[in-house]
Amino acid sequence: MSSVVVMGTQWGDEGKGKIVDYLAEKADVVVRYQGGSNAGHTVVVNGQEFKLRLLPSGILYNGKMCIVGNGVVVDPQVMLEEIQGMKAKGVDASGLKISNRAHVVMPYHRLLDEAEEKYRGDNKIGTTKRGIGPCYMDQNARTGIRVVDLMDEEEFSEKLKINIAAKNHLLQAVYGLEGFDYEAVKQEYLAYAEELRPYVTDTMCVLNEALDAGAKVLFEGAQATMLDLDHGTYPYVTSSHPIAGGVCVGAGIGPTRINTVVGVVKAYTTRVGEGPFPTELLDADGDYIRNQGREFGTVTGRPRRCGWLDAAVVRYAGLLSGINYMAITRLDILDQMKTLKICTGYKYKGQLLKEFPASLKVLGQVEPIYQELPGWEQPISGIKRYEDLPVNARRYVEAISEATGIKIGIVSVGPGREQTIILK
Ligand code: 2SA
Ligand code: GDP
Ligand code: MG
Repeated sequence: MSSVVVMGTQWGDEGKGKIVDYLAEKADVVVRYQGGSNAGHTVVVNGQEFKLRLLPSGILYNGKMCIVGNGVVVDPQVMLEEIQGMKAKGVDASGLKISNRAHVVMPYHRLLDEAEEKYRGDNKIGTTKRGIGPCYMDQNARTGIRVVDLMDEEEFSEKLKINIAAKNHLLQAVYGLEGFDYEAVKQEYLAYAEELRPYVTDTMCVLNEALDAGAKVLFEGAQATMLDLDHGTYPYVTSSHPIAGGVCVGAGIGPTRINTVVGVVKAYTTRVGEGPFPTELLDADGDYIRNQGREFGTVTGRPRRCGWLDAAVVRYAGLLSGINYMAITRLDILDQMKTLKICTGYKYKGQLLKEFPASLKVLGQVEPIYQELPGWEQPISGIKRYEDLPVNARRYVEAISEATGIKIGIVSVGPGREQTIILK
């Protein structure tokens, strides 16, 4: 391993945190390159559960260098709470570095996220209401406040004044809400600035120097391919780029620096939020998977929509990110199922679709083509070697590989580090 990207191939919550944590043992640096506190990565170490939102999962290895790249939107309050929470659990966050070019999530971003969702009514996106979209909107409108600005009282005060005036106008005139008090927000954020200062640096320089010195670097994706702003099910997407291509922009490295891309694939599909989901199960099987898998949002607690594995989605993810191998997770959740289905492609108006549809109208009307496989109907969480998995479990993962054209590298059979099967 020299530089490896771990990213989601579906609609998120595939278990990226677990796979990053597993691979991070051999990495020198772990980097988040997009998203913000909308992410919820749950990692279990020696039976203890850690829920990470902004911190890279590598933080659980004491002192490991963990970078929050320029492509991440940083909510200082959440970041500081997370650092404190880690310290309380005995985790040392001294290896943390936050990009001075990252954008800062402000209280008006969170309120606007909520107000915009309400305003959308039936067309709501189902956001996490963490201010992610409005913060990236400001970055793109070139009015955002970056960490480097927050570190400079004069710059920050000036930028905040302009932003508060504009946002208060929007909140009051369009949404009929109360605005924010400039002085109060300023004092609150200047206090955060002092606490964050020791971690802030030019992470692009640190990262490139580390790579030059031969460091092994792991890039941790948040959300997933189908939530990518350009390539996902737009507009039911997040406002960043979870695909492997997002690493170059969001961390500040050249594409030639990336050696391997690992696509994390949940053994079935889930989605939280609105938008089309061709293999969604609105029946007892869907309820069974949700209950068995405790499929509820890590950040918001929302029930996740559940469905069969969609190989058309994973194949598309493989092309978009140049995935070298898959890490198939949560296979154990399917232990008791009698029959399993894999969607190998879509039909639209009776015709087989060759390409993944850009039109949501089309995606909403496709008919999934299913391959049916027998379940293994026995527990697999304690199995350590691939050849010891029941034959039907191996047939299932091999069918995923065949249908997607992507090799299997890892099979995960439980949340713990030790419940990870590596294929030779
Ligand atoms: P946002 O808040 O603007 O990024 O929402 C836009 C869409 O992106 C989806 N999204 C997610 N989907 C799955 N998991 C996410 N993280 C949390 C988790 C979600 C939670 O780990 O469970 O707790 O609800 C995540 N973050 C964003 C979101 O549902 C919208 O569809
Ligand atoms: P992420 O956002 O992609 O990191 O995924 P989440 O953390 O939101 O959701 C995945 C959940 O599945 C977490 O609670 C993990 O601890 C858990 N998990 C990961 N891999 C496995 C697995 O193979 N089996 C089981 N049972 N749980 C797993
Ligand atoms: Mg998650």
